Amino acid sequence: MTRSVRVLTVALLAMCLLVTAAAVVVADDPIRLGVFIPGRLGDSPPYDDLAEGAEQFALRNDGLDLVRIFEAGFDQSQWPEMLLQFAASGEYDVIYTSNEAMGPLCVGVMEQVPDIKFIVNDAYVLDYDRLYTTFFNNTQQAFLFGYMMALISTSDMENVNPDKKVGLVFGQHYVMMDEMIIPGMEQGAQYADPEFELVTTMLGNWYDAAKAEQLANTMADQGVDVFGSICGSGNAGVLSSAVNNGLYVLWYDDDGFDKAPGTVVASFIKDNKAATIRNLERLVEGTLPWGEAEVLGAEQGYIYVPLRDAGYVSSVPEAVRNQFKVVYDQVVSGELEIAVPQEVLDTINAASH
Ligand code: RBF
Repeated sequence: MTRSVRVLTVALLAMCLLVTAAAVVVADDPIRLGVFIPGRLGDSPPYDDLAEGAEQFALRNDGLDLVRIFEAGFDQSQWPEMLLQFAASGEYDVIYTSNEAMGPLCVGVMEQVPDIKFIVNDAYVLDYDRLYTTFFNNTQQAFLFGYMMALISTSDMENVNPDKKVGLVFGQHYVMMDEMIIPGMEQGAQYADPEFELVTTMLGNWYDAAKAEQLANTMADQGVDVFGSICGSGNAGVLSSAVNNGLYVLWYDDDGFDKAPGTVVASFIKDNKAATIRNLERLVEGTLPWGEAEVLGAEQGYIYVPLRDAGYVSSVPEAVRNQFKVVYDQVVSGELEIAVPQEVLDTINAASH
């Protein structure tokens, strides 16, 4: 090889390298997302919304590659190991999951798997630069829910009784349930009439619909005529009980009218899907404020009640709807302030430190 040929070859090689390097810099690889569902899809509004939000966003955005949606199932003792394996697989840059108990698990995994990042809905954790959490004002959502329960229970709707009792079947105890949802519902019902009692029963899992139906039947025998149900796949049992007894269910978290028209008479939406899409937008733009946590509520539009839904308008008497709307507007505008208690945020955050 003559000297000039050698120089030319080296120059060509260098150019090739430069072009390749430039291509790598210009064409960013999409962010690889894994969704970890701590439970099952299908009957759990917060999880279904998370999965749908991620799917929708990935479909129309090249910056995100939704690699997998993994259902971890109901055995919570398996979740830490499953999450660790999921994260250590090397298939994901970011893992999106949901619920308060996942905060501490994600922190544990971050310590063992370098570079992996987490976004968690329904959790509140500060100060980890690979973790971002979105929390919802469940006190506000539950307050509106309880207020409507009491209004319906004292209305002239068919089959309601004079007992000032409304009921909630819930899956298990956790901070958000014990410190926000139950007290918020109670406060809301008593805002309508201080004599109201919220009867609560724990299902003990998030799937046993047959047991949930029995629990709801027992509550109906005790005089409960309006139900809330926050127990995942167990919700179907509460619905059957209400249908069979001619009673009413209010739906928590998403739009439940079509599940049992005339039985589900109002829905109290927590827009997990919109929050998920917004977080993914910021992830892809590079503007997600890692290490921080946000609290979203009715003032920002993430908690709302569809007042124009035909299922609501055709089932709930106008006088009740008018009365509800006065308080609803006050909550949305912030005139009636139902804040998340700071101690609750501190407790949930502390569990991850
Ligand atoms: N909600 C569901 O709808 N389905 C579930 O399977 C479910 N599992 C949960 C497990 C744990 C450990 C915790 C803390 C919460 C769970 N939730 C579940 C509740 C969910 O996070 C949320 O609080 C409620 O759905 C009310 O929005």
